[in-house]
Amino acid sequence: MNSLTRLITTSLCALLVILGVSISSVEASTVEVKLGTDAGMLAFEPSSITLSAGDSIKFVNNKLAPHNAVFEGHDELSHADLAFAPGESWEETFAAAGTYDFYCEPHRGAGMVGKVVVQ
Ligand SMILES: [Cu+2]
Repeated sequence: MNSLTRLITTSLCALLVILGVSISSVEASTVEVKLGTDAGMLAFEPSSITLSAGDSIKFVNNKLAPHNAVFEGHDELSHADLAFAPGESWEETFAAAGTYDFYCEPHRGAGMVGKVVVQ
């Protein structure tokens, strides 16, 4: 391999690494939130979630059903239908930065509330 070929090969490898890093850094991710904790508490687990714009939350019915997730002032993010079956799930995508408070309608009084911060 002559030095020019080596230079080109090295440059291409560096370019691919840079491209790979930039692509993975903008890839949206999905955070799973359980409805009802594994320990049997009336709470979201986790109840405080930090996301980047474009990320999603997958709500998964876990214990002590029924549950739902209502986002105050954001009907488009709310899932008012009650989930009864364990494992029932749905996803919401957060496109805009901001703070989003949510709660479970049947258990709001018991403290089943949460907060999403989208950066
Ligand atoms: Cu609930």
